[in-house]
Amino acid sequence: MAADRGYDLLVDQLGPARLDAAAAALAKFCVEVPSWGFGRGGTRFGTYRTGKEPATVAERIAAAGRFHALTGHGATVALHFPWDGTTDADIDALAAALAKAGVKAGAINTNWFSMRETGPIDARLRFGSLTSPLDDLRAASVQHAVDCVGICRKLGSNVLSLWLPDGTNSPGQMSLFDQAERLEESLGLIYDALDDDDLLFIEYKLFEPGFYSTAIADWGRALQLCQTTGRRAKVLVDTGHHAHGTNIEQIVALCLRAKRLGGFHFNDRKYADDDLAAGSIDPAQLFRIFLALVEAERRGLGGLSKTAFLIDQSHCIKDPLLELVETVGNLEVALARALLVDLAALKAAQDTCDPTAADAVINAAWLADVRPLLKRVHTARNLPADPLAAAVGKA
Ligand SMILES: [Mn+2]
Repeated sequence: MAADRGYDLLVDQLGPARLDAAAAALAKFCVEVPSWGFGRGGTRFGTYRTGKEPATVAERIAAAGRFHALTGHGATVALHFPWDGTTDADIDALAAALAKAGVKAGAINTNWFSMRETGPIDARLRFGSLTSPLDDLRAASVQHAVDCVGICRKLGSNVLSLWLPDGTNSPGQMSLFDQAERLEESLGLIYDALDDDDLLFIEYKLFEPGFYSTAIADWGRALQLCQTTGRRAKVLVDTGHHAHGTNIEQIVALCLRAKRLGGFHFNDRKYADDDLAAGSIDPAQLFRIFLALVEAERRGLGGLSKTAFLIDQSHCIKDPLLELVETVGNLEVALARALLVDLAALKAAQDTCDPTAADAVINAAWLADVRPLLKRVHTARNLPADPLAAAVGKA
C-alpha cells in the first residue's frame, strides 16, 4: 500500500492495537435506512420535488440498493405502512423489489397519523388512535398494528416499531388517566400479536402533534411501558425528540443498564424535531452517544452489538441519497472517534477524581482525524474509499 501519512499519524497518536480494534468494530457497524428517506422530504409549506428523486415504492427500494452498494450500510430497509403498500399484491411487489435491490426488510413502522380512505380511521383520528375514546377507531388502530405484524411475517422482519402521535391540545380534552389506561390496554393487545422472537420498539417524543400532552412524551414513560408490556418491548431513542439540553447519552446508559435499549432513530436538530442530517449540527453529541455505547459494550451490556441503528430524517434540500450517504459518514466518524477512546485510561482518571486527565483522554480521540482509518475500513470491504465522493459522481 502507498504511504499513508494520515493513517501513520493516527498510529503514532493512538497506537496500532486500538486502531485495529476500532477497524474491526467499524467493519461490523451497519445502519438501517428508511424507505421514506429516499423520497423528497417536505415542510409544512411545501415539498419541492425536482423530478429526479424516486417517486414510487419500487424506485425508493432501488435507490436503497444503490445506497447499500456504495456504503455497505442499508442491508436492511425500514418500511412504513401504508406508505409502502396497502394490499397483499403491494407487499408481494415490495418483497420482489427488496430482493432485486439485494436488501432485506428492516423495522416495520406503523402509521397512526394518516386518515384512511375507508373504515373508521377518518377525521376523528384527530382525537387520537390507540388512546382514542372512540371504541371503533381505537380497535381499528390496534388492528393496523396487528396487520403490520402480518407484514413482518411476509417480509421476514422481526421488528415492529411504534411512534404514537397521540396527545391533546387542551387540559380538558382528555383525562390523562384515561389516556394512559387506553394506551396500556392497546399496547397489550398489539404485543399479544407478536411472535416469540419479535421485538417491539416504542418511540417517544416530547411534543407534536399534541401541544398540551403527549401520550409517550419521554424515555421514562417509554421505559415504563416496555416494562409493563413485555420482555421484548424496547425503547427507541429518536435523537430529535428531546427537550433542548437533554443529556441523551445518559438516557442511553440508563436504558442499556435496564436492558431495554432497542435502537436509535438518528437525526439532528437545531430547534425542535427538525429531522436534519445526523451529525450535521452537533457531531459532539453523536460522539458522546457512541461513547456510551462503546462503554456499554465493554461492560457486557451489548451497546454496539445488540442495538438497532436507524436513520429517521427528512431530506428537503439536498439530494436524498447523497444526504443519506453523508449521514452514515457522519455516524462512522462519531463511532470511530468513540472507539478510539482509551477506556482504561479514562476509568483510571475518573476513579482518581482527575477530570482534567479524563477529558484529555476523551479529547485525544475526539480531535483525531479518523478519515484515513475509515478509508481503510471501506477499502477492505471493497467499498469506495470515499462513498460520498463516489455517490456525487453517480447522483
Ligand atoms: Mn423517529
